[in-house]
Amino acid sequence: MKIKNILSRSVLDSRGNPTIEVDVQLADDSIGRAIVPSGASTGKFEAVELRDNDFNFYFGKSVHNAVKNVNTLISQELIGMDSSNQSDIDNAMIALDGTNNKSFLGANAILGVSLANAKAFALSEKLPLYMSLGISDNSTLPIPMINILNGGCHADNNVDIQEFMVFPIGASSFSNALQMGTETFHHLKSILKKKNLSTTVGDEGGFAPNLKSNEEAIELILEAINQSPFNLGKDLFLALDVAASELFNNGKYHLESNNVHFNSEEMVEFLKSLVRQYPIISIEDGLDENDWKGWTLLTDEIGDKCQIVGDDLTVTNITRLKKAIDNKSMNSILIKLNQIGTITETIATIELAKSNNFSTIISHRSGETEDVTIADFSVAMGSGQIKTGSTCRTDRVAKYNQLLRIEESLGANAKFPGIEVLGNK
Ligand code: 2PG
Ligand code: MG
Repeated sequence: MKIKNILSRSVLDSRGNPTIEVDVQLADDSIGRAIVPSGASTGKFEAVELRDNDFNFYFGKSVHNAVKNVNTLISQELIGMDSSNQSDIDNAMIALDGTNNKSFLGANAILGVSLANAKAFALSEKLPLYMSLGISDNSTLPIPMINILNGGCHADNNVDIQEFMVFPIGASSFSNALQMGTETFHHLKSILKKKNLSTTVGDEGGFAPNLKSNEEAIELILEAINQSPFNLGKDLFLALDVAASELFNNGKYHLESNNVHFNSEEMVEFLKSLVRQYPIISIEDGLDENDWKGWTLLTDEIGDKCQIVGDDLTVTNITRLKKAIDNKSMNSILIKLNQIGTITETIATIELAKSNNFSTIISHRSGETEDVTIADFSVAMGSGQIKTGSTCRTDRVAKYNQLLRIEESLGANAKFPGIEVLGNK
């Protein structure tokens, strides 16, 4: 089925910043629509998100140039191509861009087209996206990492660690996992209220109170789990995204709420002590994106007990993943389509990770939209884990709701993993 037309426009994301939407129309008039998300704690090595930097428009954040690139250069190149061949389409855009970080056309422009094409093709084939994109097993629902307390650059509080997530590893199904996480979220709200702490939420829908330390955040979540009917350390565990690149300055990790400055070894010790004290089974970006030695040390010290997840370190980039494999830096990779810019390259990174026994976690960005592609993508890739925020705010909940629909449509064929899905297992 040939591509007949491509049309892009600027829309808003969940933080009120412009982002790019793309419609790909096929010869049979199937139209796939995709909106590209945007990060805040962005890794230095991510593909380039093209913004106009014209301060008369949205404080420099408008995306008119990316929209124009889709409507002119990319359209001219792709119209008439066969939509069934996703890798040909992605490779044509990579060649047209001609840079190694997609800075000419913009990774946002390229990804919008890549996703919209996949969705148009699925519609044309009358298949749900999770089936048409499926590479092998496409009936495994992911365990959600549910971010119920936000800190770092996703919130205006004093908590340093960016994401405190409940991880319902012991759930029997996706819907059961969602119930566990959501009820814990509501228990946490009542606890915060009782303690006169703020119940306003951060960018990913988790609460964002000011606290005395990062440990206090963990203690509050443990209290919430204890008030629920679910068992800590059996049904529910904890996962963290430290987003440590945001804390790293002049060779030190600055944890303001604990009032400490750590070197790399001390930061590893701090993370080890958290894992000793609390039921934390996954730590993402525990160290800075350039602290390769620290990553190897952390994995060596606790990589058997804990999933060690690279996000800013690896940025869904196959070259950086290869280095992380060689250096034994981690045992799991966070996957964000917009860090690399095409479906084809994302799948190549996932396949390399899997063939090295790394787990893969499909992830949202802190700036999201109503687009739910990552829900389908997580099932299509059989990755078994997803990170898509809290259980409030439509930009987050939309992905969970799509997973509920997929679970329903798979019926008795739906599979749900357990602890074996972790990268350290
Ligand atoms: C992260 C993400 C998503 P951002 O660090 O993992 O939670 O945040 O999109 O701001 O990079
Ligand atoms: Mg992260």
